Amino acid sequence: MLKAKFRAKTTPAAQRPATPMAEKLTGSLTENGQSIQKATTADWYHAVAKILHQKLLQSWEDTWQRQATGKRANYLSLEYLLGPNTQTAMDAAGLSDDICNALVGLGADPNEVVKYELDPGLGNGGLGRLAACFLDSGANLHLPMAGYGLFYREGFFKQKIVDGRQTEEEDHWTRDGNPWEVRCEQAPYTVKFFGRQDTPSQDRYTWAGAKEVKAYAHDLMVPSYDGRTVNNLRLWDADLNGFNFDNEEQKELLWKLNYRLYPDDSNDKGKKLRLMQEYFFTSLSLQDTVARHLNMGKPLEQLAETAAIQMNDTHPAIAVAELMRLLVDEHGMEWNKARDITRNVCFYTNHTLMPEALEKWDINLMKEVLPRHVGIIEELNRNLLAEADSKLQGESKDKKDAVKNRIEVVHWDEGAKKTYIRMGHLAAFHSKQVNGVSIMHSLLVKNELFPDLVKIRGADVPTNKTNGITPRRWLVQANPDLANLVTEAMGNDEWITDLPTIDKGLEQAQYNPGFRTAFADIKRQNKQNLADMVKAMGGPTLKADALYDIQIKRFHEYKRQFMNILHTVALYQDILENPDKPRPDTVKIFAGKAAPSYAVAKENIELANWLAGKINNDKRIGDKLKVAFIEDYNVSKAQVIVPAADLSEQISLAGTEASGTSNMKFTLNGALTIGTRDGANVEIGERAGENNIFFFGKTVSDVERLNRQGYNSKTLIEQDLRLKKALIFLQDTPFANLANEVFDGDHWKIAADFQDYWDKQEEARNMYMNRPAEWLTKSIINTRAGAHFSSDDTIRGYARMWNIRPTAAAPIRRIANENRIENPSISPA
Ligand code: 26Q
Repeated sequence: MLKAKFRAKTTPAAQRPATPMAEKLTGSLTENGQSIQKATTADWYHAVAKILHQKLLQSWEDTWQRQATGKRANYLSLEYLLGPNTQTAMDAAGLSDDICNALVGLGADPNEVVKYELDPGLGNGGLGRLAACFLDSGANLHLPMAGYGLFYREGFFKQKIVDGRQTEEEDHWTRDGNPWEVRCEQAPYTVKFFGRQDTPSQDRYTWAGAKEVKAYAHDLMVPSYDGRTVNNLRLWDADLNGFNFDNEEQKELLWKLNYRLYPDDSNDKGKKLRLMQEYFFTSLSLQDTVARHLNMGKPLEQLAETAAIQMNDTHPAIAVAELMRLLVDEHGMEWNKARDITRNVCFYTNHTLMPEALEKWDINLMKEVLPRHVGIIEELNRNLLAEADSKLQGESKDKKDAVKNRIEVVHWDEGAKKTYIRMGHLAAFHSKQVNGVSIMHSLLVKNELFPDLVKIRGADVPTNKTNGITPRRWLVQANPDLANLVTEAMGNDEWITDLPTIDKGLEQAQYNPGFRTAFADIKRQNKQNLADMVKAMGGPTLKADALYDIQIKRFHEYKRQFMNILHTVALYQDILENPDKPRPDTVKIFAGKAAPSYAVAKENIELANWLAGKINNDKRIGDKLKVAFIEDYNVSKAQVIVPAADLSEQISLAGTEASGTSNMKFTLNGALTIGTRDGANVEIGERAGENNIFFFGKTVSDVERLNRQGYNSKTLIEQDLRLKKALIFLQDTPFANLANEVFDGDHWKIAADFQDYWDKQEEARNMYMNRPAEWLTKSIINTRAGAHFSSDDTIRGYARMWNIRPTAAAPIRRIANENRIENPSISPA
């Protein structure tokens, strides 16, 4: 059976028997200098965390030992959106019931205690959350896999809506210490910056005059659900004791290495500090990897036998040059040998096709910060061009020049009149594998982004690894009632580590009236939970029987929140014009952050809030339409929002969203998708069946055709009166410029897709209102379809590519009942 849920009501302590766990908790409390009578939620939280941390330490240590030899995958990511740890740790320790019961007995509310934990916001969005899901899956598959990242003193900003606008506040996530980490001894490595490349002899280069920084590691536990494996996430922190610098700028840069995460913001690109952060964590992670190898007593020529380095986007792509530097400069390896090894050890995942999002560095800036790496990259670039030359023998000079221009890492940009180092190219042409994150995206990586990769690197480069989500967080934790229902229907909870089994497993249940009713009730309850959260945050009163239509993600023009807003306006107008037309009561939910200097994205947030105010206060509308913008979207809020959705908005312009992962979370939790044929939506549609998803809009090839023909939105708007009316409505508001862009350019082709979007919305809404049984069936079918997007399966694919195998996990060491009270059910007395 599943672990207890936190639904307990508090019972006077006197009515509860003292349990060993209660004693432990009070012990832990007293150790921290607190008494039961005075204990606050914070105190209980720290007491719980301490017990769990201690309980998992042995498994952490055992796992470390098991993984001391053999090949290990090292996942390098500047972002990890971990979400709260408490429940993951409780499940892993097998203490969920015990702790929950003990807290109730002690007069504390387990819900509050669990909710006390701050969300470590160490990521921007999808890419960071993916890294967290991958680590969870690595542990659950008992794989030797380690995460490496950067410790940020402050998380991604907290979003506050003030006067309807996004403001950014600092996120002190380490408020009162992080009980889940161990801060390790100073690492025996240093990282260099600045200085110059010297040539003491003809074919030897050194890095002279550099400033050196030492580092600490913060190690975080990554436990499996059964607690048998506890993998490690190592976040690097600079030790600036006695560091030295030449000038104030250098001092400031070094001082800020761990200050905070950069937003995925095109205006913030090319910043020196960002490059230094990238290099700092990459260098330390590689030094750690090399040290692990040497510890095994193996020659460095065999590095590929003990290590795979996975680069999560280009953010750690300097790894290519750094590994070359370590091998050649520090360990005296011959250049070509080192190049072969690098190409056998490094792997690169691309997460975006948008040219402005692909990192590139002004060569002069990089020369200042990493002079030796520029020398290395220039040499790698010469090697690459020579390689291309030999692969293209017999081709015309023009053809060769065109290819070279496309593949070169060191690239003269005619427009900017600057030489750039293209990090995507550095990574792609020096990795054993390159992959995209959905079938569609991988095809675009292969054909559009790096069309020469096949010729230069071989026929099987690049490949696809469709993203996934961990069922532990996105079903077991986020939707415990549905998880329990699935367990009941399946007869056991083995699906938790084998999610695809629920597809077949629920095939019959889908026709079972009891199952259907329970499934529908759970959705309704989840909507109520979300309504409660919205209310508690000062939002409108939402009815649980309305259709919940939800779009939650970073605000970006390509994701087209504006199109959803236009639909909301059009619906509002339709209700005013045809008040008696039957339609389902509808709740539109928006949430997401905009990069601080992304003006258009911030205007969209302001518009969503403004529109919410207007519609929610319009007496003529009542419950027919409610709009809520949920402030400060993060992982814990997603865990409440996702299970409540009826309709999941995945409406990016085709060809722009690499994969998406919230689309998978919604599907697994029984929402129907309204979306374009973009990213992983395509694969979700294949699993669910065309009848069970509302696809609309132009396809990638339609978009390409429109671009070739010359796109004109004005004629399209003239043919779509509903769109025209919604745009005109907005032209009369402070948000006219957003509407004008659709008339004038319409870069994201809203006018091309709106009509179809409206029609599919109507189809969905009518079905929801008139054919609830059909909707329910489709909802269950979507849960079954969502089962095919477990990150466990994604990581199995990566593991094959990395050539790593599970280490035999020790038998379950948990003494399950050691603290258990007689009757673990937590019904109030
Ligand atoms: C780059 C340079 C300087 C500062 C910041 C950045 C930066 C930071 C973060 C650039 C991009 C990101 C994040 C990208 C991201 O989250 N991409 C998403 O990755 C998901 C996981 O693969 C996909 O599902 C999404 O489709 C993709 O948008």
